[in-house]
Amino acid sequence: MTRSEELFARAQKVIPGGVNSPVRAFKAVGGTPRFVERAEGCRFRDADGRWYIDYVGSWGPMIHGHAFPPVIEAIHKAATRGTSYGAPCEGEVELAERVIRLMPSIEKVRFVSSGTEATMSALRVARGFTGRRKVVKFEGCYHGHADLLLVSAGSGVATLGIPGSPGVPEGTVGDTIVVRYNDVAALEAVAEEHGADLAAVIVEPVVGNMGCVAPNPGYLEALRAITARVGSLLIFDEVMTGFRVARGGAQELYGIKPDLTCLGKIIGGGLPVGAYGGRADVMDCVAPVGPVYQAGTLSGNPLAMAAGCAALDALEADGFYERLEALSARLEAGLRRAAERASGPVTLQRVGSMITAFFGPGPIVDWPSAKACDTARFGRFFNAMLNRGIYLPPAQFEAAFVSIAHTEAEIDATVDAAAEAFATA
Ligand code: HOZ
Repeated sequence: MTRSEELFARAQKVIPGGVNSPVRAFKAVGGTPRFVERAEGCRFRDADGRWYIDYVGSWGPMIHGHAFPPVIEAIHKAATRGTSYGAPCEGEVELAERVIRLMPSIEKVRFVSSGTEATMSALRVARGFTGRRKVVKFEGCYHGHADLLLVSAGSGVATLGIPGSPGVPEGTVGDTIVVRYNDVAALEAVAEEHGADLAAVIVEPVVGNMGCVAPNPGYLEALRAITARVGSLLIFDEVMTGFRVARGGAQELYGIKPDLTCLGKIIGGGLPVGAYGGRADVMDCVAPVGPVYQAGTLSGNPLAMAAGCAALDALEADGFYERLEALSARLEAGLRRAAERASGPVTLQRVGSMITAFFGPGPIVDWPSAKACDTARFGRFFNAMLNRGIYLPPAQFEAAFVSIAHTEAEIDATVDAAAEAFATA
């Protein structure tokens, strides 16, 4: 028995499924999850002493690689001054100023402790601001596990084939309208029927949670135009894409200004953090300025704020995104060559440093086309890569992340492993 197997057996006795977040359990790919003992740069070592090149990167936050010295130093320093105050501190102002500078659509921002809290709160604010009930989400997009958004969701919900979750009352999702992603006509139809009661449209501008799916040309522009026309708010869930697909997120990459933006992952340098922000008139609905209530004991805690500032500061380095793009393009090109050895169609999709190999014919533009992929082939590929020391997201409906800590040598080693692994799938 390996040490990971031992730990997994122990974990399953005390933690549901042995994990604190479902996709980690390897249910979709088979085998035993690797228990991580330490991580540095683009690699981690499991409990059995084996090193892996990591393309999960904590599901996105580790854009600088693991144990990035400036972030670790900032956390150390902050920790010596106390770990949580439940009272305002300078770090909150520092991080808010950085976020607003990097994402000009955000005029005011509120920090929370997770992406789930960010999306849930943004929608409450949207409903409070507009006085309307209905919200649109897109099939296959995942915005965390808040009740009102847990319908036709991507990520683990899609991976485990859960259509909607028991425990979410019908009434809670009764005002959530699900629309196909990348389908302008479908949203037009909803706007026609429910426009006057539509509080918000929330979208992952580049979807990471059905695998990496880019918006069709003009799609985000159409979302902007339709929401503006019916007077509802456009919310970009940039928990994954924020500070990743460009310094200013997907909104910078595609040149769209949402009313509200949800953030997480990179913004906390790997510590638990989320944020929502946007137009000042909308954000001023939040208590204590306005009546929409939202609060949190650990919100804006000094450790996460310090880690977030250090992580964002390092993104300002000259050539950061050019280097990340070059590494990611090298990986994509190598995987494309390697995929020629696969037994069936493989569709590689990438936006910046988010990438997915879909085991099916492309293009993958929405949930029906993603769902049609062959998850058994993905599972074989995943395990063949794992056996060769490459750690990918353990599910077809997730994006892999390249970090600035990956080097050409590691990318090339990944491509060599993939050439063998594709041949098994
Ligand atoms: N929902 C995450 C992937 N999109 C997984 C989170 C985790 O397991 O840490």
